[in-house]
Amino acid sequence: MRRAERYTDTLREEIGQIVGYELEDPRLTMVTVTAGQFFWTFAPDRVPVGTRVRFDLTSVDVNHGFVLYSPRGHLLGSVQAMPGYHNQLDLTMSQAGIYRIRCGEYCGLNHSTMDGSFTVTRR
Ligand SMILES: [Cu+2]
Repeated sequence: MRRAERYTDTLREEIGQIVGYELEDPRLTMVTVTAGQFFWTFAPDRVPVGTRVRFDLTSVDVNHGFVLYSPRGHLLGSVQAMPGYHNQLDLTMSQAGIYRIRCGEYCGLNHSTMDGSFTVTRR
């Protein structure tokens, strides 16, 4: 298979993991994400593979951009973390590994150092 085809298949698979925004779904595991200059905190900070997660985001200071990458480095989703608001992103974590988070909105002098990680464990 050509490299471009493999890449397209991978993207299709990962985009397929993104689920809808059902408001009340008991199968969703809430993960509270708090952003601040210049950190991310997660509660809990890990889930088992296959978990459907609702990331619930807020900020303690200024606007930040929550940008989530798969363990293979592909962009999975992005949502703002804003003081006084709760923005949400729903994803099925179908791959074990370390998911990387970068800040996607300039938020101060150390913005470029603002990265974090979220772990998906094997069952
Ligand atoms: Cu930032």
